[in-house]
Formats: sequence, structure tokens, C-alpha cells
Amino acid sequence: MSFKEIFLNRRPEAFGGIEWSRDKTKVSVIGIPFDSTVSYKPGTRFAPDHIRIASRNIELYSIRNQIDVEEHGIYDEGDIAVVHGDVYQTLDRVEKIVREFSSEDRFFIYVGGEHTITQGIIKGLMRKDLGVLVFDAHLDFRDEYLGLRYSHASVMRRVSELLGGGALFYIGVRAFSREELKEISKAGHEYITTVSLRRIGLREVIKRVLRWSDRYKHIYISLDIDVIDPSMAPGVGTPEPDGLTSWELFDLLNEVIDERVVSMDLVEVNPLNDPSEITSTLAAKIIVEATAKYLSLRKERS
Ligand SMILES: [Mn+2]
Repeated sequence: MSFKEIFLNRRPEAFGGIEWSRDKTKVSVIGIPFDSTVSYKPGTRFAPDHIRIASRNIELYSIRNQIDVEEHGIYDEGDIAVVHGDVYQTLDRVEKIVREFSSEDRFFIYVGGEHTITQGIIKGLMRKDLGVLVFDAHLDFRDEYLGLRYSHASVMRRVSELLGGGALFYIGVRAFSREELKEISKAGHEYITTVSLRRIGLREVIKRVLRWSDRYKHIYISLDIDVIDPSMAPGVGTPEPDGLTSWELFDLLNEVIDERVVSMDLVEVNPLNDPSEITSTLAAKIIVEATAKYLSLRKERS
């Protein structure tokens, strides 16, 4: 038996509300409903199902890419069976399932859950020469947080230890400690705060990302929804004002996803703190737009 046969289970609601056949699709979503190390508002474990429900009520046509995602489909693999309260066991399952998928020529979008899951995904990808583009309000670069080395506040520190210096590029950060900032610079990672983003403009941001990503053969995107301003994405674990607008994010994503992007995650949506399901709906749209971009790149290739 493979790990995914045991620990990956279909959900009653599929993404998009349509059952596409796996063979005909090129993109998969996988839910990882884990929230155990959260320090403020819990609830991200409910995100995958809420995003699935929200996705039934939006159009799947991408204006930016002129691709109708409904025609191509997104296969919903279901959720990984996580172990609440046991971050080690959960990350181990995530890593093993990601590894089983890693040889497929298919774009995987992992939906959290708390940000900690990224660590398991990156381990499972087993890619050398991997750079991680992080959209986040926070650096998540503490060596430990509240006595935990494996937590949402330390996840990028652990990823940095796995991938080495310079492998992280952050967009949209605006909340961190002086210590984290020091460690980030020491490790040679780069970041653009929302304040400097607005000063230099999106075009310059994209230029800098591409200059950084040139060094890597593979790119992974980790997207914490709290990168968006809380006025547009209130349903998060740790809201932080002065964020990106949703359209800035869509424009950026559409420019930075290229053929080197192997998979991405979308984490920290908290449906328990999400009036009108705004944040889940935005998350569903991000999945659709990222899928459309990936499909348009595949179309160019063939
Ligand atoms: Mn964050």
C-alpha cells in the first residue's frame, strides 16, 4: 500500500463542484487541514472544505490567461489525514505523500492548514536547486517560538536550513522582529515589504524576483493568505494591516509563475474568522488563476 492510499481521502465536496477525471486534468489540489501550533486564532483546519464550497460559486474563466479552467479541470485529491497535536507525525505524512506524487508531470496546489505544512511539502519534493518564493505578511523565521522549533512562526527558518542561504524571496512582508530581520540578511534571503513594493511598483518587484529566481532550476511558491490586507482577507490566523490588494497579488502571481514552478501552497485561511466567506472565496480564485497560468504555459510548450 502506498501512503496516499492510506492517508489521502476524498472529500464530499470536490473543488469547483465538478468531478473531473484525473487522467484528463493536469492540476491537482490537496487539502492539509492541520492547525495545531497556531498562537492566536485557530480554525485553519476548516479551510480546505470552505474553499471547496466557495469555489463552486465563482467563474472558472481566467481573464488574465484567457483560459477556461472548467474545460481543463482541476482534480481534487482530497485531504491528507493529519494528526492534530502531533506536528512531527503530520509533517512526516505530508512529506511521504508529496514524495509519492513528485515524479508526476502535474501541478500540485496544497491547501492548508497552517503554514507549518510547507516544511513537509518541501522535504517531500526532493528537488535540488529549489528556490522558494514566499508571499506572507510575516517572515516566520524565528529559531523557535513558544518553545517549538516546528511551528508556523519558525517554518521558513526550517525551510532555509533545508535549502540553504539565498533560497527564499519574500514579497509583501511587514511584520517581523529585529532578530528575524538580522537572521534573514545573514542567510542571504531577500524580501520586499509592502511599503517598498508600493514605492518601487509591481514592474520593479517582478524584475527583482526574476533576477533572484534566475539562480534556481525549480521554484516553489508558498502563499500565506495574510499577505493580503485584512480588509480583503480578514479570515486569517494572524491579521496584519498594510497588506497587498488582491489584484496586486493576482498580477504578481501571473508574472512569477513560469515553467520552473513545481508546486505551490496556499495556507492560513481561517474560516472561523471569515465573515461572508470573503477569504475562502479569494483563496478559491487564487487556485483558479494559478491553474490557468500553469495551463497557459503548458499550452505554449505543446
Ligand atoms: Mn503569515
